Amino acid sequence: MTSTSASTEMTVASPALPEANRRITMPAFVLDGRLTREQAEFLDDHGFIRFRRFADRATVEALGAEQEAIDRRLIAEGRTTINGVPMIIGTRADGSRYIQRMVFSSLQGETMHRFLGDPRFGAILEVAGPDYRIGERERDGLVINHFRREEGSRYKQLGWHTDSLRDLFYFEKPRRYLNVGIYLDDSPITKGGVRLIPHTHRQSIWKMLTRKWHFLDNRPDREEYAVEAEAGDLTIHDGRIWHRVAQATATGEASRRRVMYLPLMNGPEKLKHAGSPTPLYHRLKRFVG
Ligand SMILES: O=C(O)CCC(=O)C(=O)O
Ligand SMILES: [Fe+2]
Repeated sequence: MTSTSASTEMTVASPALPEANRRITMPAFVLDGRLTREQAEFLDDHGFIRFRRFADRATVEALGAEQEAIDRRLIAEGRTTINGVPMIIGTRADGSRYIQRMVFSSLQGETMHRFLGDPRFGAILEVAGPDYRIGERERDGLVINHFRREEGSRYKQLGWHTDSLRDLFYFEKPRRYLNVGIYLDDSPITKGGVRLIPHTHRQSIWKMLTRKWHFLDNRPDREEYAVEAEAGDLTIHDGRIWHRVAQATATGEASRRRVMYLPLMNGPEKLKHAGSPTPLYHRLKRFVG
């Protein structure tokens, strides 16, 4: 890291590669109206930023409760895809199933839909670029990842990738693509969580494609940093940055890590509906993810 506003700490979770457990520490940024100049520069420079407590406790609880209710309902209805996009479904020890990657979530629940109307998202849309919107019916809509480390989980980790690769699959030039996450659970380093290689958002398209094998490589990297967050925090990472989700060292309930990802879109709207075909990206990902 080159910035003076970020420093690092060490933990001993992976003695084999201790430098892979450096944690990002940064000022306790708060999003209040527009991004300050310091915040915008931090994001530009490092390719990520974290805002503390974007959602208060009551909101996080309401969103989490709704996620659980939607999960139960979709499972009871036997749904495995929404608008043509497949979901990742795990199995608990008692044999019951649960959704580990929920898509178009805000179309399923009023609390989430209303939450996306929070005017503070306007500030983030403004940073994304002119003419950005929250695409509740586009791409995969509001995604909720639910990572767990235990038997029956089908989403314990996610290999190295850049999110901008998706744009190439949609035959669109990678644009400034901000990935905005809102944490529904605390995510200390014991839950694994996001590891990223700072500054790689400034790389060439060639490097973006070839630095690692997309989704296949789960190995720690000497240059990676761990992002820790608490429930209610909002993080933004640049879609071109190399990142992965590490497996938790904790197991079972203590490994539960749910994060909502907002679909920020620009350009012409391409709305999805019940009859939409499965995108090529998801058909290929089945072989690698
Ligand atoms: O779960 C996360 O925080 C990140 C997941 C991710 O990188 C992705 O879904 O592309
Ligand atoms: Fe990602």
